Amino acid sequence: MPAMPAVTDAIDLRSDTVTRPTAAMRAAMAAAEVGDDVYGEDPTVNRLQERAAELLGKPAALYVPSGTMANQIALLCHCERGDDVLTGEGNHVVLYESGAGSAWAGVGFTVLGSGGVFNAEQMSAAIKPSEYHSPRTRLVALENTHNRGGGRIFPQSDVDAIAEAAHARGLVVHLDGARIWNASAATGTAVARLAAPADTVSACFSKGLGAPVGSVLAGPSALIKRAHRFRKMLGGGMRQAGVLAAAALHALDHHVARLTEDHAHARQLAEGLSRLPGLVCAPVQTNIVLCDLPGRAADAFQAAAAARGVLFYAIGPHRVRLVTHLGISAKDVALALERVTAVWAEKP
Ligand code: TLP
Repeated sequence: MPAMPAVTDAIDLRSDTVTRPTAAMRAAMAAAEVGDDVYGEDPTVNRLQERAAELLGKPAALYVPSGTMANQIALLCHCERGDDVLTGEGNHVVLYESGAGSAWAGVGFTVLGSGGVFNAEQMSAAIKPSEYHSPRTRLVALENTHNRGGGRIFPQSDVDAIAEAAHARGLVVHLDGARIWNASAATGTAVARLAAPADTVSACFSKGLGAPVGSVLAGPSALIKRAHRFRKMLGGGMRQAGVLAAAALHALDHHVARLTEDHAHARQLAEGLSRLPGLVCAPVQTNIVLCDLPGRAADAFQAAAAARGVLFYAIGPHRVRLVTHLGISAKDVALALERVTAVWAEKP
């Protein structure tokens, strides 16, 4: 996604990745006890990994620089070159990781369903016959919440049924839980329960939780040991990473319960945008708002709004995405709506 010109008092709804660490988070980072994490000697990273594993309900977890690296390490751990991965439409691992899945793990993808979700029947029907012509279907990759699906929550009954059917056919399941915290906040379901059917789960601290950097991959201990090697191979071995892990620990303590505020702000935003004639917003489940503007160019709308100090992205010819986060208050949403309403009223 391209960089945008700076507007001094811009309201930045491009992503929940744009948050800056709070003063309290910076203080926690400054005070972090550190060691060399490539040797496994950083006490703060070790504490974060133990806490994340427990929260996600898996035996072990590995701290990695990004959600992309967590997903890519999962592919490397689970798959062999030539394997096929079943995923939902628009999954991050297919669309937004710069082709890494085919470049590093050497896998292909079969895309199922629409809006990021699919069911066990669709999954079972997509498993390739096990003879020598076809790639081996190896992994099912789910995403919850689903980014391009508009922060959509993957129905838990489908996750459970997909994993059961996948395991029965000898497949493994990876859950991209970059925003699993949002799914948990919105449904009141514990993160560990959401992740339970998956063999591995990735989760980000640098999105709604507001840390500057970092994600984890959680799963069985032997797999996480191999993941440690892959992290080093990919250049993700960080040394005194405790200063970053401290931000994630701070986020787990202080920024999880407040996610429901982001969801309320997203609903407020969608309600206001839906009042603009000809603009249609999808139902909001978490912190992402998708709006369709049939007949109007999304990139021109994005540019005009940016010039007025409201930043968001066009994610299709007639679709825009707006994301709420801890840097956005109800007042910011009201001001953004005021500005966007003025832009909308202008002739395109
Ligand atoms: N998503 C970013 C962009 O890359 C599109 C965003 O602004 O939403 N899984 C999911 C579901 C994600 O949405 C993202 C980031 C990632 C993985 C990757 O995380 P990072 O950016 O830490 O590599």
